[in-house]
Amino acid sequence: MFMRIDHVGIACHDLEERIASFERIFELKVVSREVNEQQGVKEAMLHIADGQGGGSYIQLLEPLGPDTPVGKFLAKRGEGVHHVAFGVPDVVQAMEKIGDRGVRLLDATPRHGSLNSSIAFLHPKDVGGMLTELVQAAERHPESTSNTTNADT
Ligand code: V0V
Ligand code: CO
Repeated sequence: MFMRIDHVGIACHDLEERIASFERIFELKVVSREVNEQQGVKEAMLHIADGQGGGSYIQLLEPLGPDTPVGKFLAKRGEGVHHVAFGVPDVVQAMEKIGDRGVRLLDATPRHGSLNSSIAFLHPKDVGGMLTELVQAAERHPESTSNTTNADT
């Protein structure tokens, strides 16, 4: 079901400060920045490598306010790892399978995620205390796939 770790989400108080420190320490590069009102975050993706079905990244997250998932997490636990996101080929299919196995889905339908992905969260209490995100990455190079033979067509 999982193709790769898409990203690890890190909660921080100051996004620009944390970006600068990760660029300096790990030599990572920011490939996108976005304000996601629905998720209550300002976030940045720092590219690590390309994997099956998409890339893998560190996602830095600054809350838009105290009454948001990341705002509440920071108040309770402080800065650190907030969630782990797994790349899946089909997010709706993964949600159905995992939901049928007794895990609470925090989203009834997929939401908009960074880099135009489709995302859905699983309740941390049902998966060993790890807030888990499912990510279906956007098609990255539509023009280059037009030359590729698709066995299904
Ligand atoms: C809360 N808990 C966590 C947690 N956040 N456990 C592990 N990791 C976390 N990040 C625990 C918390 O300690 C409580 O356990 C319990 O869950 C209930 O937490 P709460 O503080 O009462 O908060 P709630 O219930 O209001 O909300 C928690 C959940 C919420 C996980 C339901 O944060 C949520 O819906 N998250 C999904 C959306 C999200 O996180 N968006 C931001 C990332 P105890 O203390 O009772 O034992 S956006 C993103 O990743 C994007 C855009 C992207 O990738 O593209
Ligand atoms: Co995320």
